[in-house]
This record gives sequence, C-alpha cells and structure tokens, in this order.
Amino acid sequence: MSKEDIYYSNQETAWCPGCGNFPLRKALAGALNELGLLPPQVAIFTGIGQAAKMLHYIRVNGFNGLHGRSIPPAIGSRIVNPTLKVLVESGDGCTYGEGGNHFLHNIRRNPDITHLVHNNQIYGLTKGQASPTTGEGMTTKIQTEGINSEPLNPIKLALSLGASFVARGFVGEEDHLRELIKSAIKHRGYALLDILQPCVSFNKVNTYQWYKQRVYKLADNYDDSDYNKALKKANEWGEQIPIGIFYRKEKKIFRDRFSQLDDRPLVEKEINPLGVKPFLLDFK
Ligand SMILES: Cc1ncc(C[n+]2csc(CCOP(=O)(O)OP(=O)(O)O)c2C)c(N)n1
Ligand code: SF4
Repeated sequence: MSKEDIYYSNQETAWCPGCGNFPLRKALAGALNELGLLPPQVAIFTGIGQAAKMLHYIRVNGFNGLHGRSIPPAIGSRIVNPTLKVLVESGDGCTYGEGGNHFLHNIRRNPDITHLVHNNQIYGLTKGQASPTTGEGMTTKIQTEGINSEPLNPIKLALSLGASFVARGFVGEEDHLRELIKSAIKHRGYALLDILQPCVSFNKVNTYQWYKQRVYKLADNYDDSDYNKALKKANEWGEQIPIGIFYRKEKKIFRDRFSQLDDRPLVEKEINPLGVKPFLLDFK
C-alpha cells in the first residue's frame, strides 16, 4: 500500500473512464500526503455534481450539501474548529453558477479555506448543459444554436474582488497541480484554485488535446505579489492559457475578526449557561 492509498476510500467511482476528476483526485491525495495531513485532520465540503462526488472517493471528514452551498458550512466549520484543514470542492456550475453569491461574499470575508473548483466548463452530472464558464458559441444538447453569452473569467473575478490567493491548474500537469494544491492549502486565507478538468463525455471542445496545445506555466520569476500583472495575466485565454499562482497576499482572515475566538475549537471551551442570568433581568 503506497502512502497515498490511505486517502482513497473503497467506494467504486461513478466517474466516466478518462474523466479529469481522476488525476485531480490523485493530485489531491499526493498533496495531502506530502503535507503530512492525515485523514482525520482534513474536512472536505462539497455541493452537488461530479466534482462534489470527490468527497465519497477521498477518505477524510466531509459534508455534502446542496448544489452551490458548500462554502457556508465550510466557513462555519472553520470558525468553530481551527484545528481541521478545510477544503471546498465543487464544479464550475456549483461555484460560479448556483453558488455565485456565496463565492462573492466569501471573498470579502477571507476565511481560511482552500477552494478547488473542478472547471470542466460544463454541467457534467446533468449531462452537459452550459455552465457560466462554457465558451461562447459552443453548442450543447440544450443550447443547440450555441452559447450566446460571454464566459465568466473566474481568475479575473476573484482578483477584482480582492481574493488573497488566486491560482489556476490543469489536470494534464499533475505534478504542477499537486504543488498548487499544496500552496493553496498552506495559504492562510481564502485560496481559490480553478482547475481545468476535461469532461470527456460532454465537453467536446475543451479536451485534453485542446488544453495541451494552449496551457503554459507562469515563469519561475513571475512575481505573484504584483496585482496589476496578475490582472493582465488573467485576461489571457485562447491561444495561450497560463497556469500557476497568479496572485497571493497575506490578509486578515475571518476568524481574526472575532475577539472571542482563539486557537482552540469552541467545543473545548468552558461554557457557563448561568452567566447569562444578569442579562435576562433586562427582559423582566
Ligand atoms: C439548486 C439546484 N439547481 C440545479 C440542480 C441540478 N443539478 C445537479 S448537478 C448539476 C450540474 C453540476 O455541474 P457542475 O457544478 O459544473 O459540476 P460537474 O458535475 O460538472 O462536476 C445541476 C444543474 C440542483 N441539484 N440544485
Ligand atoms: S460526465 Fe464528465 S465530469 Fe462527469 S464523470 Fe463523466 S467525464 Fe467526468
């Protein structure tokens, strides 16, 4: 048994053969292993979708919520228990579509969580409708005349809202992806890692080959503290698609804003219910 195997559950996977979720899972297990995080020390929060099934195939703590609603319980967990490493895993539809509002306001709060978005530019589980990141003009079984809206640019959106860690990975660059996941987990604050992940069944445009012809790694001397440079890089999409850490900055995290919180989980704190008695007198 290799060290990574401790993170794999024994459930049979329901993903299609060749799905980009498989290398993503391998990169995640590798990252957890290399960071020395054992299954009880990690919790994954998911919504609904093929990406969200990751929770069933990785052996850590977890919570499977409604479509698009994985961020609020993840933040809640982070607030009450700072000892667990908290990850959110969800699809591009789950994060940028149904969960769009949570995504926006989560960035303002900067909770200490890692968000892995399996971005296959399609709704995979429901058989290939367009998602917010689907390319303009692409046809689907529903949008037979082609998508007539511009795709959302998650990197640019996260940067413009002030996210403290913004990165993009590609499942066809597994070692690079594993390093990105490690950096995202190590970041203190909200870390968005948008991961290009082909859906081999329903997205016939953004295939492995399509990405391999376009994806390139940000140079070793790229300065990820340069905000304006990051914005400029975020605009690159088409013939050239950069992957790597676009931007990172240490900022106050959500827990820091609560004076009553410290490094201990709430459950370990002493509570004194009778302490509220003087305040109740006000209501008499
Ligand atoms: C509020 C709500 N809207 C729609 C659905 C139906 N639904 C379930 S999964 C899914 C698509 C998932 O796509 P995505 O989040 O991109 O993940 P993927 O399956 O591609 O990994 C949809 C539309 C739902 N369950 N709940
Ligand atoms: S439908 Fe697409 S995303 Fe879902 S398992 Fe199959 S290849 Fe993967």
